[in-house]
Amino acid sequence: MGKGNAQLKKQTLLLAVFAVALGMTLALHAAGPEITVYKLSTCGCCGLWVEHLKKNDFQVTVHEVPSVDEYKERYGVPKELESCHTAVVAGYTIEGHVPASDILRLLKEHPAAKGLAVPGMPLGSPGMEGSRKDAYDVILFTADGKTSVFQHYTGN
Ligand SMILES: [Cu+2]
Repeated sequence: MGKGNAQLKKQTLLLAVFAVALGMTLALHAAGPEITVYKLSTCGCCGLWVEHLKKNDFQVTVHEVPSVDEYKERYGVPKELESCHTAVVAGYTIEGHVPASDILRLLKEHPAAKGLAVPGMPLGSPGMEGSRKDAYDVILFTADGKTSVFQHYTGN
């Protein structure tokens, strides 16, 4: 084996090590769940909620749609739980300003349910931040319309 060949082998090995390290770095950054969001292009608080998800390492695909109503219907959001945007993650429906931590808990506990909702747009929820915080509940709902409180947040 010539000297040049050994040098080439060394370089190839180094490249392989770098490739693995790079792959691991990318994998770490792409570790969050994939979520698809349906929102109006004009919805500012929806955009802020998307930013909240990204900050929590979610991989977000945003669809700006002319009307969110058909998506609420398609993904089974009960009328009384409706909010601004509708999202889908791992087969679950996420309606409104649901905190990322509750979505992660939902995915971990994997309850038999349709999804989570924060009805309306309570002040102080992710994407609705300001000085005032209203108390609100994150509601777990089933496909046949049963609801329960998944998480309660206190106001100020
Ligand atoms: Cu909103």
